[in-house]
Amino acid sequence: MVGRVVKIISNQFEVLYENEAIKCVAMGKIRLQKQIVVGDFVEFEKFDSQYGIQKILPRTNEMIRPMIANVDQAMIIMSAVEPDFSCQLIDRLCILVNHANIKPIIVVTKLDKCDKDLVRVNRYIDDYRKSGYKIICATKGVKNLELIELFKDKITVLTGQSGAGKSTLINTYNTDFEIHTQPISKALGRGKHTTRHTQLFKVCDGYVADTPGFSSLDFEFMNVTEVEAAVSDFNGHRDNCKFRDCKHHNEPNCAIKEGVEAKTVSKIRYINYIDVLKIVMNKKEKY
Ligand SMILES: Nc1nc2c(ncn2[C@@H]2O[C@H](COP(=O)(O)OP(=O)(O)O)[C@@H](O)[C@H]2O)c(=O)[nH]1
Ligand SMILES: [Mg+2]
Ligand SMILES: [Zn+2]
Repeated sequence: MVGRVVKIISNQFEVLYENEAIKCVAMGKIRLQKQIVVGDFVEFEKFDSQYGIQKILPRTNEMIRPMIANVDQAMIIMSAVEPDFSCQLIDRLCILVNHANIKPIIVVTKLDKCDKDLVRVNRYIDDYRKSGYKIICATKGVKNLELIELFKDKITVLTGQSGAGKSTLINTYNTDFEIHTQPISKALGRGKHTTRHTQLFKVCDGYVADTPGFSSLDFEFMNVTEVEAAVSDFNGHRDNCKFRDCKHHNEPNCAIKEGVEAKTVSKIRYINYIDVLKIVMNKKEKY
């Protein structure tokens, strides 16, 4: 039998098989190999009175923080206000998500709270849409059909800064339970209610991991080539640069820089890319 691990409590694994959650243990030989993580597809069998996991199937991707495998998509949760909307953070998270071989979806929350900044935030949203990103607006307590459809049959990781509305989003779509949300003042400080362990919540026929997800620290593990490859805005343009390994920085005849001038490549995304490029290049000089 093949099922998917949706919960781990010490050495007991909950495996979803034909809509039923089956409690399993790891069989002897598998414990010596890879660690089983949430999201893993596993082969399991019944032995006497209990079920045992015998094999982990190959993973399509894996995240370290949180420990989770076979993630179908990552939702980058960004609030319009409190904390302020930040293209820089969205673009950094997109680079990390793309690099992990996971599809990014941007979800903008708290537009209802945003009055004087609404025009500015909407301009950014249009810019993402024009650049081919999936970007969805979500309001606390209001269900959005597009999001319901996206959650279906998938494992979704939520990422974004504290206070952006990750727990609120889950609570909006899952009425079975209440996940702890916190007042903004506490969320911004390092409160002790910060989500730490990996757990998947059933949300609209899919599973969602409510965890801090990616962080800028993850750039430690990326090189310049990988950063460039993770900017989806450059797809369809980078092959026209004069140099095959063009970093679109100081090189002449660069199709990306020409695209920014001609407004076929987003200038915002280009600037944010150069910032990350500099972080990664400086890191290299240190060693
Ligand atoms: N007005 C409004 N408030 C929201 C919205 N989404 C989240 N909030 C509030 O923002 C605060 C932080 O939300 P929370 O879900 O705990 O953020 P998390 O740290 O990302 O999990 C809470 O007080 C929520 O009630 C929204 O769409 N509109
Ligand atoms: Mg939360
Ligand atoms: Zn170039």
